[in-house]
Amino acid sequence: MVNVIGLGYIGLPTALMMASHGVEVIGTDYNKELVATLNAGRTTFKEEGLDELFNNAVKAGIKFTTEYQVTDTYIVSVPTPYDKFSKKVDACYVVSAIRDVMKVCPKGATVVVESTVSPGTIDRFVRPAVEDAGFVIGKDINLVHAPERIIPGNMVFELLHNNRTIGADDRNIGEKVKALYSSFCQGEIVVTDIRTAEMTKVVENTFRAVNIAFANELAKICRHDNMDVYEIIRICNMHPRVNILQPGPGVGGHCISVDPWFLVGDYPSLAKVIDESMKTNDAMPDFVLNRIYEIMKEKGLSDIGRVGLYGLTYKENVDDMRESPTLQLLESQQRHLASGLKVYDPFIKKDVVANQYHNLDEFIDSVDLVVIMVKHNEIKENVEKLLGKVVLDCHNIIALPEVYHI
Ligand code: SAJ
Repeated sequence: MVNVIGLGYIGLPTALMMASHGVEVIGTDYNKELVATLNAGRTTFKEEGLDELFNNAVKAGIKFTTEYQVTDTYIVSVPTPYDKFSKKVDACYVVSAIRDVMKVCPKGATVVVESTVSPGTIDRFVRPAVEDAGFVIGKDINLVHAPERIIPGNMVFELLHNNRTIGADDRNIGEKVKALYSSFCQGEIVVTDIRTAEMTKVVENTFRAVNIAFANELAKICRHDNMDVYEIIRICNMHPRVNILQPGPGVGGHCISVDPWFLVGDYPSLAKVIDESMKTNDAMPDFVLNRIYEIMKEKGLSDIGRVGLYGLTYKENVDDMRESPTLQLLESQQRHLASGLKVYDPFIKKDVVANQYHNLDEFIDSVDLVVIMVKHNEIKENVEKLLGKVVLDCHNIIALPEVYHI
């Protein structure tokens, strides 16, 4: 039986996927409300195909509880935030989950850490937590790191099809864990050592962060001299070895805006390109704020209450607001002791910020300038509703005469 610890964005789909492929699974989370919701038959976030997967897993017998189980295999998928000052990974949740597992697990158990951690975290924090509990690693407890790779918005498909990495001290244990993931994963599974697995995960997200930063920097250069960054990227990408990503209002989510900082935190004098890239991406919400100011001046608009931000989530067609550029922008505005921007997101049903609307028509009617912060399908399918409005399109998706870009 597999005990999945942490039933969030990664742990829940992983647990459901294993259960619906014949693995006996019990999911554990310390959040009583979350466990109660799952036990009442409801999922805790929206994701394409998740409800169906949930129903299959429930039929297959998955259980949810707040208790840690006595078993031979544990998968730890708890959050790994970064310390805002040092930029280093904050492994407190991983360590506390490991300590709790150590209280119940029998000798011979395998503990798989799925949470993203910086290279060396397992050596520095996880091994001591296991040893402090009186276990000998490799003899009593087997340690494995199997970082996840799935993208919010396409999680179920990617869980089934992405290649995976498994890092283990002992190759045989690595192969055993590979067999477990092979119950559902149709991609190639590479078995390597733990530190390599830790590093690959962080490097993958860093690669994307650096490339997004490059696109954002181009947008700023082009804005300065009034060049069309989108046309330039489109043409450059026709070169067989060039593939530039898209500029945007910032980078959100719990991965690309977080993981690269781990390398900056651990290697401050070496990770220069990464450091600059993260600063470039983090500065984008302020850049948008400044664009709003410029456009308001140009159009003679003076009432900030007639400016609306479309989108609160960190990217399109998900209900996840973690580190979202819109929240960053609103916070920056508050830091300048200003307020009043209107906000709307079709995926956010609760009131989470001031001046929030829950109906697209009412939102558009109440503003003169609409800022497209997130390219949800909803707005792409309702472009005509923006006719007559001034639009700042941060994603180049709106084909109307009076559209501004970042
Ligand atoms: N973004 C841009 N321009 C682009 C692409 C993305 O500004 O051209 C922005 C998005 O709007 C968003 C942010 O970047 O705010 C991140 O979005 P994303 O869709 O690129 O990635 P995430 O954070 O949802 O998921 C990433 C994925 N990593 C990679 O693609 C290398 C996913 O595979 C990982 O599993 C996930 O991080 C994770 O959990 O680490």
